[in-house]
Parts: sequence; C-alpha cells; structure tokens
Amino acid sequence: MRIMILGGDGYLGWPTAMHFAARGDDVTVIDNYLRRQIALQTDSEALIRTPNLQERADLFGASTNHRIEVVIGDCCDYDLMRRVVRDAQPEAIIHYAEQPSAPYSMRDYRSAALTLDNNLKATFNAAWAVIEEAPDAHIVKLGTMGEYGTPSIDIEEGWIEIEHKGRKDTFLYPRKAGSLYHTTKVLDTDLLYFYVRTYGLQVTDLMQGPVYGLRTPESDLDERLQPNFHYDDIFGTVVNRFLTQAVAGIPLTVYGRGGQTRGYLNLLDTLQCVDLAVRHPPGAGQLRILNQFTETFSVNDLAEKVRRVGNGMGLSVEIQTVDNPRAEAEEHYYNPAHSGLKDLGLQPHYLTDDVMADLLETVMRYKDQIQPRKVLPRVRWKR
Ligand code: USQ
Repeated sequence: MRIMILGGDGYLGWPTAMHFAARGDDVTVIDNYLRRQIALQTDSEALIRTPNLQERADLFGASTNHRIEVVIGDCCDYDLMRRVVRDAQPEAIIHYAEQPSAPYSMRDYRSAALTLDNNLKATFNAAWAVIEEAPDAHIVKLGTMGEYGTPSIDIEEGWIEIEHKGRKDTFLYPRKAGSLYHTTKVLDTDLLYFYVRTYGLQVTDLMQGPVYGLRTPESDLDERLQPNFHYDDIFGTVVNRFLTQAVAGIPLTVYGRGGQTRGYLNLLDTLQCVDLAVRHPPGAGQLRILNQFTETFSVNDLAEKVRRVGNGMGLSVEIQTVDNPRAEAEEHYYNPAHSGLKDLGLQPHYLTDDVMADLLETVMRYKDQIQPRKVLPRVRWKR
C-alpha cells in the first residue's frame, strides 16, 4: 500500500514508518522536528540520542533494502501538505503530527497556543489535502483515551445512544479532557467528524492510552534505529518514567493518591493496531472510533509492579508520593470498552513480569545517560 505518516520522527511515528516499510509498503514520512525542538528548549531530550530522520531512513535502507521517503516540513504548511499528498497519492495517511505532551500544553500561554495551533491546523490540513488531492485516502488519526476523561459511567467505543423525551439518536460519547493537549484531540475528532459528514471522508480515530516500550523488531536491527524514549516530565509517559527511575535509583514519582487508572499498551501493540486499522478501512463517509489499549492499571498498581520486578532483579526501587501537579481525579471509576481492535485481530502483548524485566534490562544499558534533574514535574496545572 501507499502509506503516508505525518509526524514520522516521533516516538510512535518512526517505529510505524519502519513497520510498514519492512512489510513492503511504500512509505513517505513528513516531520518538522517540532518535538526535538521542544525537547531541546525544555531540557527534555530522550534517553537515547537518535540520528535525524533522513539519517535513520538511510540506516534503515542500508540494513533492509526498504526505502522510506523523507520530507522535512511542517504539516501546518498547507501548500506543502497538498503537494506531498498529490505526489504520493497515499491510500492511508497515519496522522501523528501533533504536539503530544499534556504537561507542555499546560506550561504557559506560548506552549498552549503552539499546541492548539499546531494540532488543529495539522488535522485541518490533512483533511483538506485529502479532500483536494486524494479523496479516497483513509485518514488514521491518533486520538487519545484522555478525550473521554474519567466519567463515572462506562466509557463506550466512541459513540453513545441517547434517549431523550421519547426519541433516540447516536452521538459522539461525551468528552471531558483533562489538559489542553487532550482537548485538542477532542476538537480534532469533531473537525474530522464534520468532514466525514459533509465530504464523505473515511476516518479511523484511534483513542490510544499511554504507550510504553522501546523495542520493535525493526529497531532491534541497529541501535541507531531505536524510538525516542523519553523519561522526562514533559514527554515521558508514566511507565517509561517509572522504568527509568527504577534503574537510576530515583523513588517512583506517584502523583497524588495514585488511584488514577488508564488503559495502557505496548509500543508493539500500537504498531499492530495502526496496521489493523490501515488494512481494514471503514469505507467512505464513515468515522470509526476504536479504543486503543490492552489493559488498565492504576498508577499505584504500576508502581508496585515496577518495584516488585525491579527488586527481584537486584535494583533498589522505592515509591514516593509527589504532590500532584495535574488537576485530575485521583480515585475514580474506569471501565472503558475496547473490543473493536480485538475484533479486527489484535493479539495483545501484556505487561507481564517478563516483559517488565526485559524493559528494565534494556533501560539499564543506558543507565549512565539518565539525568535525574529531568525527572521531577516542573509544570503545574493549577495557577
Ligand atoms: N503520572 C504519575 N507519575 C508520573 C507521571 C504520570 O503518577 O511520574 C500519572 C499522571 O498523573 C496520569 C497518568 O500517570 O494520571 C498517566 O500520565 P502519562 O504522563 O503517562 O499520560 P498523559 O499525560 O495522559 O499522556 C500520555 C501521552 C499522550 C497520550 C496519553 C494517553 O503523552 O500523548 O495521548 O498518554 S491517555 O493518558 O489515555 O490520555
């Protein structure tokens, strides 16, 4: 297939590019290095230094003979987006080109404005490039489970039927995001749904939970092909942060009471889910929403698991309670549906003790590069 990846330099974008290229698909990636720039400006660089996108594509090509076409540019530049879509004629566009950090979006006016402008403009431009240049293309958009928030009723897979005064209709499931970043994803969904209804676009919106992990079959080919593994307070997701803290001997930073529950997935399963979505398009005029995670944990469960497995490996892992920098429920009901991707064929990789031990062992190889000053939260939601 002809696949285009927006945000191809990111934690998920780069492994996705290698995954599809290794399967023999024709892959074009676009990226403007926004995440790298923010990381540099906020002292949040990834644990493992990675070559730039063109160098990674060259290295991958030399190891596998599979070519990844690289375009360095900004998805907010409509002329560029339109030209690239016209030239590549993608059958699927996988859209990761967003500022992905909740803490960064809550940092100050400029960070909030950048997040809002970048995320909505990139989505708007992707929709218009498809409308004008590749109307049959399937947009596979990375949304987030955080769009739903933590309501005290079961979370459905995208939609809810509401009966009101004796009549019924189906609507997007109500959303209650907990950061500006998560709110931009809510707005993305509305924007895409509007163009699905009016211009008949076909869109899959993947409501993904926090991802963990740092190895894929392709990144194992060469150390320089690894994903950008973040453990800092800006880009690091909680599992990756706890793994790194355990290795560095820093007490695990549980925010508040630690009852916050989320749906997690291994990086390997992000690749599987995106692949399944791409290979099973929903059809013109359809917005398909899939909840993308494999299992749920509270932050306390997670910290306990890292401590148990880490200590079993001879590490000395402690847990500390950190005053919660976020405005979020610390104890709540959480029961989200997630059958859609399993129905498409997802074979989950769960966070077993063996998987946890393998992740810890991998992070141990980079122990000397861990910079403890990047760990404690620097951004507070409340002002
Ligand atoms: N948390 C801690 N300690 C930490 C870091 C986080 O207790 O050191 C807690 C947070 O307060 C939160 C939970 O762990 O309750 C998850 O935090 P996270 O930083 O792993 O995830 P989040 O900020 O929500 O964002 C991440 C990705 C984002 C993606 C989202 C999926 O950065 O791109 O959309 O996960 S979800 O969380 O389901 O919305």
